[in-house]
Amino acid sequence: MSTDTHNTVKGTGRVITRFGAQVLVRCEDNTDIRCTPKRKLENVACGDWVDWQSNPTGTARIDNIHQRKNAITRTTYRGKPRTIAANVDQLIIVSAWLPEPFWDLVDRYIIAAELLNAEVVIVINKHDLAEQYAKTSDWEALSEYENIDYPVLHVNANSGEGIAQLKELIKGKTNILLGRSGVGKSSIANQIIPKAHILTAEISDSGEGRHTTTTADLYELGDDSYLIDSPGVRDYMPDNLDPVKLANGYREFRPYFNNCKFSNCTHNHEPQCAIRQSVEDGNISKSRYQRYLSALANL
Ligand SMILES: Nc1nc2c(ncn2[C@@H]2O[C@H](COP(=O)(O)OP(=O)(O)OP(=O)(O)O)[C@@H](O)[C@H]2O)c(=O)[nH]1
Ligand SMILES: [Zn+2]
Repeated sequence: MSTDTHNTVKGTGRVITRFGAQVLVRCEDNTDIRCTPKRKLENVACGDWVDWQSNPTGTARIDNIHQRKNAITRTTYRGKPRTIAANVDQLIIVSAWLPEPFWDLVDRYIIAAELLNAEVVIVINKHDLAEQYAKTSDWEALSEYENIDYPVLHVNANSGEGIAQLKELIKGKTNILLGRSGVGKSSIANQIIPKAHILTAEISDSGEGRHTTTTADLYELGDDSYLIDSPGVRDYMPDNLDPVKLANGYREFRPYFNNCKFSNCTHNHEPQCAIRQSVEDGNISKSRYQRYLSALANL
């Protein structure tokens, strides 16, 4: 932060949440400042790094958004793309033994991660219910993810089991929690950041503009680690998916693409498809391939 002769204060910080037209920026000295983006920067989002400046008479203004690594966008009902979160390094994809795991949805989050060039952690919560509810096919699905190098972590958000390992995996990264309702995302978030509740309560009680639950909130965990919790991305599905992007979302397919007879192969009905052959040879999981086909049919 710096002050010049005209009492203009300038600084750099990270957007932690939005309130309507305004955003809250966490500054380098750990203070928060409320800012209004200047014209054309209205799409500033949670997770953005920004330059701001304030003067004694007016509110602080965002003058510059640093170039983004990536952005999670969602098309509004008016058909306009809206940025929900920016600069996300890792998707924490949460499932539980109850409600029962839905691997098609896990695959979809993974596709999103691959398109965003973000890492993945697959979390299975409610480990205490595994014995009662886990099916053989579920254990197989999990080992298939591990076979293609996605880390799988068993967690019990009630007892805290697995939380230390999860904290280790999220270190130094900006993480976002995803998963269907009831799997325990909030319980996990509260284990990681016990003060999260207080922070959201403080923001919504500030009186100046209500904190809406549809926007993302970023929590700073120290050591360059961040956690984003957002109801708006819990059922996130990448926009504008096409067969090429979809197939690229299945990382184990990639080594074989060049061996398909047709360069525009959708790996479905086409003759001499290297992906189908690899499934037959046992080099690609049959279940993952079937989920790919069903996603392809739904494009
Ligand atoms: N048995 C068991 N129950 C858990 C565990 N973790 C969370 N729960 C329970 O699961 C329910 C849902 O947890 P939440 O944390 O609210 O789930 P969520 O994913 O945030 O749900 P939404 O906010 O609807 O998206 C609550 O009743 C929790 O107490 C666990 O490890 N074991
Ligand atoms: Zn093919």
